[in-house]
Amino acid sequence: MKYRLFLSLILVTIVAVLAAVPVAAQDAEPTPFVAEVGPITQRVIDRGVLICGVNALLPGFGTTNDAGEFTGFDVDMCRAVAAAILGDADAVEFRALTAAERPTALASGEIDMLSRNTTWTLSRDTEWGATFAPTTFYDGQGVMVRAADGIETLEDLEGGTICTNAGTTTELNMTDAMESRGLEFTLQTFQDFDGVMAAFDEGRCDAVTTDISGLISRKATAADPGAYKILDIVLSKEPLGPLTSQSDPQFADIVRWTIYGLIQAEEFGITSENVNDFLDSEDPNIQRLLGQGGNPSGSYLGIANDFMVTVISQVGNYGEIFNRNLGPGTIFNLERGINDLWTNGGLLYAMPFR
Ligand SMILES: N[C@@H](CCC(=O)N[C@@H](CS)C(=O)NCC(=O)O)C(=O)O
Repeated sequence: MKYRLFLSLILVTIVAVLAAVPVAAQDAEPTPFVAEVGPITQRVIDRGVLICGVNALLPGFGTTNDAGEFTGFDVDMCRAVAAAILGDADAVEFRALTAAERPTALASGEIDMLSRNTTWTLSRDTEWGATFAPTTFYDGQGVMVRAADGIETLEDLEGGTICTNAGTTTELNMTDAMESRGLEFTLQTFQDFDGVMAAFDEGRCDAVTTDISGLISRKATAADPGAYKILDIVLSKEPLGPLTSQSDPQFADIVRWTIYGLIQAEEFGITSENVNDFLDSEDPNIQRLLGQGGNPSGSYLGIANDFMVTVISQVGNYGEIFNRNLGPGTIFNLERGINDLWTNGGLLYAMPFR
């Protein structure tokens, strides 16, 4: 009896030990990780098109050109993700959204991702059921007045009317800034910024407020840019970037790593012009970014291993996207400032591709 009990104990111990040995450790050749495609990625693949929510009223970030095509910095982020998943940067259907329409469009699944000058905040991250991708444009909120009015400070706006568009972070920031200074004012909101500017030009607003990038965009594209003045104040932090539904972390990973790939490509000096010259690079970090030399980069995301080759060759690296839409060759003439690579003193820092 004792002997049988002893045998059973040994058997139980052997089974327990075997069960505890990780499967990979039993394999002679560990198999590379291949991500299981998530539901949003799968619907994008089945449809053959990525549906991206964008701005149609913000030149430089999201607008339509004379041919009716969407262009801009945020628009290019959608194109990069389409290139990563579908191998074609043109396989995007754009949905023009007002600021207030964003949460519903995301939650209802009307869009696969949102890339519309959207500020990453705690309440949006949670209430919207969102997963924010890395910030693509570090911004802050500003105030624009008529140059002729002689307004220099927020104190000069006491008792006045300040206008902005509804459903934005700008409403609360403006209220905080005035209340903390003990200044009375009227905040008037409009559905979109065309409405804001129309009211401003008719003299119904003493100032308009939004992201500084938005003010620069509106000023630069106005009939008489000299009629406006952007005050020398920054009211808030406005980290802008794409986001997706938190229901599909695998799709969120694809968006996240596509953006890191754009930033990392700029850091390595890999551009749409020279990407093919890097395919036989012996630098293991470049091989990993480009999915060359047997490196499984894309498999980790369930997409083509060389997805970043496609993205860079079709859309360019982060710097190319910035310059094409906002840089010195454009009417906006934006400096990189904090939106430069960390190696140049900016905030852009891609996580390692490994
Ligand atoms: N970043 C802020 C503001 C976003 C926003 O809607 N900005 C305005 C001004 S730049 C805009 O996009 N206007 C375009 C429009 O009229 O819809 C947010 O996420 O709430």
